[in-house]
Amino acid sequence: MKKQKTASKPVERARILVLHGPNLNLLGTREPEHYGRVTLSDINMALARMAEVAEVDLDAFQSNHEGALIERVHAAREQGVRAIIINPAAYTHTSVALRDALAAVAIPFVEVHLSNVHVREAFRQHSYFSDLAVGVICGLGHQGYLAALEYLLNKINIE
Ligand code: CA2
Repeated sequence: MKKQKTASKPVERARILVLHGPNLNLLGTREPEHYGRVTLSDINMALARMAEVAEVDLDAFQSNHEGALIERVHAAREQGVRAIIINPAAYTHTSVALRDALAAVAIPFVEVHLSNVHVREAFRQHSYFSDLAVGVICGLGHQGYLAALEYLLNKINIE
């Protein structure tokens, strides 16, 4: 008997979104004492390499506009994004709207800060995101993003 060909379904790769808030496009060009010398594009490339090895799709998005970040979070739900890594930058300390967007889509996220916000000005010590986040990483510079991705890749594998 002839063996029937079965159409193989393409394996859908998990998708992770990285969101960078306002002014992070300036990374590596100013204030190296706080934010290091690594550029945003270096960070995105390192994350993309790690995701590729893990066969996960990774999108990165930076904006200086609150509404654009909110709309990217909404789109993430439509796209079936499994997890988000976010450095909300100054919106960390101000944006109820971005917080509400993350709460609404209910996608697990890790909050990352390059600097250790706890040893800086008092206004940086409150975050509108930390109580919703799966975890918070701060003070590890660009390596914080890689640590967040490593954690999420493991989490996706065991779910
Ligand atoms: O430490 C972080 O990652 C922050 O999220 C960075 C924000 C700051 O408002 C938060 O309190 C902590 C600022 C991002 C500004 O990025 C720049 C990068 C280079 C030069 C100037 C600003």
